[in-house]
Amino acid sequence: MDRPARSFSQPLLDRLRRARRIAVLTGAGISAESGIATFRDPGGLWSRFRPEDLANVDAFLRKPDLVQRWYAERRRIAAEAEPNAGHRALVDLEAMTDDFTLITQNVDGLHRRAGSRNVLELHGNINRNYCIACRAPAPEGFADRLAEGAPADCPSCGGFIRPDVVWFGELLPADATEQAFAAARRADVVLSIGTSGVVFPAAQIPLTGRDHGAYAVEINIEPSAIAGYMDETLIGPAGTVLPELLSALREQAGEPVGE
Ligand code: BV8
Ligand code: ZN
Repeated sequence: MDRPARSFSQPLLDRLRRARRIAVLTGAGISAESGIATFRDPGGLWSRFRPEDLANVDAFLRKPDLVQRWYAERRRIAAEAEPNAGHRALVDLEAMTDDFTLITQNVDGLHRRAGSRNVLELHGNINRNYCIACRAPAPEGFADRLAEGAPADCPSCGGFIRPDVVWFGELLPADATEQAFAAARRADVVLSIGTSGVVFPAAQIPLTGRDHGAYAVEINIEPSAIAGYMDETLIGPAGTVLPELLSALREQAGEPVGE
């Protein structure tokens, strides 16, 4: 017997249906159902490592091979993963509005692989690497050679090659960050999906939307650190809640559901 789809509040359905500008922040939780471990859930990426051990420049300069091997492993996992129903529901939501901004802290590239178009990668992308000395992009095939244990140095200057991600203590890409906060400020609805809300300045984005009048909704399997600032918190896995929300929206708009 199918479980009855969850019911959504009328204010949420009304605000979403009327929304012309939507800003969405996603975190590691939306990729969890694609088999990619989150950072802070039990068994998550950090539970085996601590951020200070790996995701910062000093750790990289001290142990470049360890850090690069960790990213090579994560790159392999991301490449084998498939976007899930949550990623795909956001592609459908983007098609329903004329001003949709998908802001992600994730570096796995799954939103773009799902078909999302206006994606801002605040913390970079593990499929891009560059030399810390001359900043040249890593040559094609670098990741494969690294995975085989070849040296992770730059062919043009011998410098260390690092993943193009934002580590703790590093500034986020200015352009993407500006666009993200501008999208939040003008949003009618802001969704915060699968993030613990502990890493700044990304976690500030849903709060900025709320402060500028957006209807703020969190989707998570448990309340995050910013749940208290949201208008609503929908508890459940993003891969289930998002498709159900899209179906409820279509029903509300009188469109045939499950097309
Ligand atoms: C900066 C790199 C200027 C790429 C990452 C003291 C107080 C406040 C802030 C600070 C402070 N000291 C320093 C700071 C700033 C610091 C920060 O915020 N630290 C925190 C930890 C306190 N921020 C920075 O350093 C940023 N830069 O601010 O520059 C500056 C410079 C110096 C000093 C001050 C300021 C740079 C931050 C970026 C760090 N890079 N990753 C990579 O390797 O991936 S962080 C890492 O955390 C990832 O990017 C990740 O996306 C991000 C956030 O984590 P989440 O995505 O939220 O994942 P998490 O596991 O935590 O949560 C998963 C959630 O999903 C949970 O809520 C879970 O319930 C939920 N979930 C699970 N399954 C599902 C689900 N939800 C729905 N469905 C499911 N199925
Ligand atoms: Zn170089």
